[in-house]
Amino acid sequence: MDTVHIVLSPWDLSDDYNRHAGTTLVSILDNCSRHVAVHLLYEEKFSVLNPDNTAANIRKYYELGQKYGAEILFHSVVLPEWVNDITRENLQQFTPGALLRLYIPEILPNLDKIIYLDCDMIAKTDISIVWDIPIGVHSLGACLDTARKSNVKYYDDIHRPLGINWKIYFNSGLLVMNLNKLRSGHLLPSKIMELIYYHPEFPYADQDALNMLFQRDTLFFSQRYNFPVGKRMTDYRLMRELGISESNYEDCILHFNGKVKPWKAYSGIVDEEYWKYFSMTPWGNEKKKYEEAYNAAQNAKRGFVNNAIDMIMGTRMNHLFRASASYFGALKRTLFSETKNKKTKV
Ligand SMILES: [Mn+2]
Repeated sequence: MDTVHIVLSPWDLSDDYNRHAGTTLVSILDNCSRHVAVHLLYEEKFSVLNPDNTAANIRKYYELGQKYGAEILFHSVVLPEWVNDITRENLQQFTPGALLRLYIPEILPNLDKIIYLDCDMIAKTDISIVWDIPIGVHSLGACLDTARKSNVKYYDDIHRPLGINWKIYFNSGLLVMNLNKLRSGHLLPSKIMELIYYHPEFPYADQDALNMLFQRDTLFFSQRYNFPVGKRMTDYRLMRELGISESNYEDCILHFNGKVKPWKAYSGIVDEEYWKYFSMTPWGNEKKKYEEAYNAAQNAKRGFVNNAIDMIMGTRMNHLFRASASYFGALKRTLFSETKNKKTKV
C-alpha cells in the first residue's frame, strides 16, 4: 500500500518546541489509516550546542514512530545566515524554521509528493484523504487563507504591485508538494529565498513569496483541511458553510494560526483538541513539566464579555479589527516612506 509522506519542520531539535511537532504528529498518526513516513527537518547547529536535549527529543520521536508503526526520518538543512537578522520582523514573527520546507524538493530527491504541515496544526481527519487527492499538473495543493478577506488593504499596498491576487491567496500551513514539478521548475528554494531577502516588507515572508510564484499553479482543497481556529481566528461563517461545529471537528485539519497558541493562552474549547493530542505524546507523559503551561492557559480563560463578542460577531468583528490595523499600517508606511529605499529586485 502507498506510504503517506509527511514533512514537519521542528527546526531546533534541542528545544521545547518539539512537543508541538510531536502533538501535530500524534494527531496525524492516530487518525491515519495508511503507513506513514515522517520527515523531520532541522538545523544541525542547535543540536551540536545541546546534544543531550537533542538526544532526548529524538528518542521521543522514535518512541512515537514505534507506537504507530511509522517511519521517522531526520533531514538536516542549513539556512543562510541572513535569516537570523533580527531586524527582519517578518522572519522573527514566524520563525525561520518554516523556511526549511523550501528545501524539501532538494533534500527528498526520491519522492514525488509530500504533505507539509505547520507544527500548530491538529489533524482530526485521516490525512490519507488529502494524500489521495490527485494534484495533477499543479505544483502545489493548498487551502485559501481566511485572513485574506481582512487584509485587503495590506494586499493593495504590498501584494497587488507584486502580482499577488488576494482572492486566491493561500495559507501555507498545509502544503501538498508535487516534487517532480517543483524540481523541474527550479524555483525552490533559491527563487523564494531571493524574494524574501529582497522583500523584508513581506508581512508573511515565504507564504507571500510562495503565493507570488505559485498562486496560479495551485490546486485548492476544501478549507476544512486547513481550518483556522483559536483566538480571533475562527471563521464562524466558513464553519457554517462547511457544516463544521465546535463540538465536531472530526473531518478537519485544525490550524491554530493566530498569534495566541493553545499552549500560550486559552482561547476556547477548541484548545482541548491540542491538549488531548499533546497528552498522547511522549512529551505529554512528563506531566509535571507541562502542567504549569496547561494551567497557565486555563487560567488565562477570557472573560464572559470577550467570549460573547467573539460568538456573536464572529470573524466579522475580527475582520473589521484587522482591516483597520492593516489600513493604519499602510498609512504609516506611506507617511514615513518606510519602503522608500528598499531594493526592488524581484
Ligand atoms: Mn501555522
